[in-house]
Amino acid sequence: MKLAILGGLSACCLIAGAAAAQAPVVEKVDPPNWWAGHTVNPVRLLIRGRNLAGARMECPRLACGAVKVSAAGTYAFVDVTVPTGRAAGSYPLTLRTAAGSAPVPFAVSAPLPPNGRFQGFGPNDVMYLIMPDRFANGDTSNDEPAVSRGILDRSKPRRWHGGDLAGIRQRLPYLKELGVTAIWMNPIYDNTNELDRREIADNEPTTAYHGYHARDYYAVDERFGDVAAFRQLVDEAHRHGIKIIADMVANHTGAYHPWVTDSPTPTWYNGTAEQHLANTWQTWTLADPYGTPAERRETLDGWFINILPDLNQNDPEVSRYIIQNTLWWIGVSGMDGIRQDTWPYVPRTFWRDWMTAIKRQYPGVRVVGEVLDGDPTMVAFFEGGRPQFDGIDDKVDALFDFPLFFALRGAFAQGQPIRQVAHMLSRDRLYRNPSSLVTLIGLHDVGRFMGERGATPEGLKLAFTFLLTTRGTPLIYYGDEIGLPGGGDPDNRRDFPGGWPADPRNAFEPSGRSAAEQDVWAHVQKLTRLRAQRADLRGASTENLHVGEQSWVYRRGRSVVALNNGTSPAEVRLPAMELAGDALGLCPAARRDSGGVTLTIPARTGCIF
Ligand SMILES: [Ca+2]
Ligand SMILES: [Ca+2]
Ligand SMILES: [Ca+2]
Repeated sequence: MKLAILGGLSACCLIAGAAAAQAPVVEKVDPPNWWAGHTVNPVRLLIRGRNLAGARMECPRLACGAVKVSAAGTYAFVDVTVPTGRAAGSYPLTLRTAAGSAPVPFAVSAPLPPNGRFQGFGPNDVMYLIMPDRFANGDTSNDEPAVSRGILDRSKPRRWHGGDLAGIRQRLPYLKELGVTAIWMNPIYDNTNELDRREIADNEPTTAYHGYHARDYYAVDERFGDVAAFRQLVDEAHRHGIKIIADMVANHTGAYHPWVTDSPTPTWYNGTAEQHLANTWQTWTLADPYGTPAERRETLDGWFINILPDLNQNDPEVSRYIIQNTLWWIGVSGMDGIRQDTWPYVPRTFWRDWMTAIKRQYPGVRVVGEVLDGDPTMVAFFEGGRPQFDGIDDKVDALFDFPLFFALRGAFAQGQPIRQVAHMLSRDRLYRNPSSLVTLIGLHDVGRFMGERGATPEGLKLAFTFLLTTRGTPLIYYGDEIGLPGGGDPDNRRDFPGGWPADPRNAFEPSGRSAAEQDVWAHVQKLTRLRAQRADLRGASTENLHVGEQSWVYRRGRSVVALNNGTSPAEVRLPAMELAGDALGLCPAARRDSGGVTLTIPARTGCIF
């Protein structure tokens, strides 16, 4: 939301002299609206403008507190109380100084009916990650918006490509057909509008097509759509039985955020563009019982990649701004969950407060945090639901299972022993609730599964068989369901074939897929359907029946999963048990004799009995 409102009489005519006070100008109001009966009341507005020194507010039919103005007179904080039962509608406020006045647009909104909204996510879901710029271009009219021209180029992997919210909405039937029940999208905040000359890659300035360089936390990037389009996507996804999980970034803003050159408070960021620490990613220090605040400072306060301005959540105004902003996105859209970026680099006291505020207003909404670490002791350290040695409980609902991710890539892509996957799963003893983890074989920050040395479609299918039959909430990275190739960032973010009107083929349709792509796609669909049918496959109960170097048989309730990651058929001998046929149709029936059961698992194949 951007406003350019010149308020009051021109100051020149009121006061003579060179030092004449100028009339106040209001440019932006965060948040632009709030709700009656909300758990956050009063709501604190952050008003951006000019000549705000000495401001007081007039708030008809609402109540406003004292105004706090930044030293430069460019920001004003004010608490607005929305009395219980205030009807939805426009409630214009007035900011007044000795030199004049300016209107402050503000609205009270009707809360969205909670039924079918704010649903959370969990092991019953199949999550699907979409990079909005790279999935489908459903609206070519927003490809080159007026505020931001000349930075779209599909031939360049670090430029904008034109995908948007309309494209995702149009592909909901595709996702439903695949068996997806929850979409996580990379951030849709309004991002940097120009070529980023502070972040150079391959000798070229980059763009913020990925969404992680916010310049306005209260707007959707004009290339993706607007807040109404987001709400429309959430509503239509819900009609398809699909939940929406939005990506949020509380650790840092983009380098071009207006706060960087003029901050609302002197301690808004940790450091300044000229003088700041660099994040050295010494995440272990955060979990070090012998550490000191000084030891952790670089990791908590350092600027990400030494470029992204680090927000200071210990400044109560910053903390309050982020909390309100999160509640605002949930409230205006009816979305179901949040993926929070770079979890470790923010003080855990803030996460505790942030999580508490979310649950107070929206108890059903769930959050998954990003702790990109292969060490399960580090992921377990940040797990919510229990205080750590410092007495702090992050309270986060879920984390990504990166330790398992690395083991899966090693085994199923590179061909290392499958035993290491079982070995990693044994570390579940470290977690309070291993089933809360979000499991994955790929996402936007790592090279594609098929980009690994040694990766094959058979290995990919086997990895999916494991992913959809193990504990946790499985995540599919867009395009992995057709074995999309790609190396590291940005090659792992190729456009989905068929997402653009002029694409030579459309892989959203079976006719647009190669035989190999269709084979993987049909396999994934079969697995999502089996998982939907069999609660056991989504449950917490797992029992190893056999763990070999390259073969693994585990029981999940009444289902038995048999995996062979070797390059020749495996024969596995099990104690006598009842085993129905393989639901995937890939393994011969178990052979029974007086002493037990023998399974024959073809090379690089997984079966579900
Ligand atoms: Ca577009
Ligand atoms: Ca933008
Ligand atoms: Ca930080």
